[in-house]
Amino acid sequence: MPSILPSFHPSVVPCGAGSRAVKRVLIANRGEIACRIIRACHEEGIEAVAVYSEADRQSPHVRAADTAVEIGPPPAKDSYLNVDRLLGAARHSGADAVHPGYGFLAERAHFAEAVEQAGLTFIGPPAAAIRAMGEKTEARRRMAAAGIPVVPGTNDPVRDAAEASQVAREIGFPVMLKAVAGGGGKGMRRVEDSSGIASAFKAASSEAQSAFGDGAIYLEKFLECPRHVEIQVLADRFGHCVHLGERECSVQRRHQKLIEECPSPAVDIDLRIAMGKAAVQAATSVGYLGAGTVEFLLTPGGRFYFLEMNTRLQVEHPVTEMVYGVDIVREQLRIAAGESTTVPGRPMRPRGHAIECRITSEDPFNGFLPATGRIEFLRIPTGPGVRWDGGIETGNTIGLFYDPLIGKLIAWGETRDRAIRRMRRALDELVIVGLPTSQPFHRRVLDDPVFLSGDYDTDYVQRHGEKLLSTRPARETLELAAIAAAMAEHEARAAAVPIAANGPDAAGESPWLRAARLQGLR
Ligand code: MV4
Repeated sequence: MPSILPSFHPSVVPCGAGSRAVKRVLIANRGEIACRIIRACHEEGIEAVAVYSEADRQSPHVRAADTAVEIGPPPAKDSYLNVDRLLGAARHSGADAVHPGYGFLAERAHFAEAVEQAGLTFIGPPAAAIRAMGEKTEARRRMAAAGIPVVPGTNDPVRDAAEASQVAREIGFPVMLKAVAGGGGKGMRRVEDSSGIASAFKAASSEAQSAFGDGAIYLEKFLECPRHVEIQVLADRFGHCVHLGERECSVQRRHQKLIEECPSPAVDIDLRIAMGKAAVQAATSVGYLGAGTVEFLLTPGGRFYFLEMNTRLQVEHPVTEMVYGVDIVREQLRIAAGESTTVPGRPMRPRGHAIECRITSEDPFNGFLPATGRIEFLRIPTGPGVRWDGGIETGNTIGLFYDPLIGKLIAWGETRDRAIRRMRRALDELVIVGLPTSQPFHRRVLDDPVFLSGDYDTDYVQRHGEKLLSTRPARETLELAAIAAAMAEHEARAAAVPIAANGPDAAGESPWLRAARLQGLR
């Protein structure tokens, strides 16, 4: 129980269950987020149980945990998405709580219910809150009723192309068709005028049907050049619901975020207060608990509109943690255990600026094509204001079964400019050998005048990406990578087979050049 409760609090009586045992947490996830959650558990004196697929036996999250349970073959549906296997692992390991991380089952209401029905604590919001926000028209109805600005449009699905056409004329073109069961861009179509609406409706509906098993479509007015700005919220069982300011997530490509910042260059103190209030209202109105994120579209004119709520921990949570000095995963664990959030009721002030680059195994010089292979060498940046949230190490292989995130590089500085300089320095320290990564793309964005100005929107990568990637990396970069590869190879062999790192092999090829060739660099 908290020792001090702010006096404005509606109630000091926890709603729902009081304190719950959270002594051993099963993490129903993998990679960097599993490692991140394990760290928070250990800082709280909580035991961590990892689960892993056959493809992840060598993964760092398995060794970082106190115990680990193999749950099945590599395909996610047979392992990380298999509720029975996960609950079996929880029972077998004596876990009392389950943290879903992000992705996989994190926003599936039926999983939250199954966890609770098994007598375990779900480290996340109630299933009802997940459900309310998962259905986009239901979320729009509830938000509108709670007085939160939603994009003009329909709060119910449209029956057919004819109704879509009529509604679109009322709203005014251009419009956006969206999947009721959607989120993240699937089943979404921009329509310019009435001539395009019938075919767009059919395409969106069938895409939604195959992606979500639900072809229902609704309409919104299309907002031009919006920024994607989201508010972090925390809600506990004592009626505290607080926000931790915004994150700017407009640097994204095909709905995959690449860079996030806190605070947003487009948000001043007044807008933060207004958006924060709306986000807290959104969370409160669905009986939210734990950490969540309310996404908004911010127009060039400074108006904001509710887009959707993510009812989970997000990939980009570290930028908020660094600027607000709050460990969001620790807050999740406290709230799940029936304790209060440590965040004061009065909104906190941001301190400095943080930027996150998602380092993925994708080749920016080849349309961000996902790459597979072995991490031959990994040098992780360190030093003042730098954080690496990773879940992969030298010797691990990256396949196509899971998402391509290698790790997140986060830099903090007193100002946006200091954070940018630090991120450049950190990106220059980062060495990944073995497969192409998004690293060079990030390094170029951090020199781009448009990004530096802060005046960018969700069209940024589409508009400026090609220009940034028009030249291949400099020869020196390739040589540095090749040298690192040779060092890694040398280290691996040193014990068994002494090799002359500066001498040619039997075929007359130097290890540097050979390493570069094996990487496809020459
Ligand atoms: C929009 C929009 C413009 N107008 N809705 C994309 C993902 C999905 N969650 C919502 N998205 C958008 N909805 C209206 N009425 C523009 C986008 C959008 C977008 C939103 C957030 C971040 C990046 C984006 C990239 C392209 C389009």
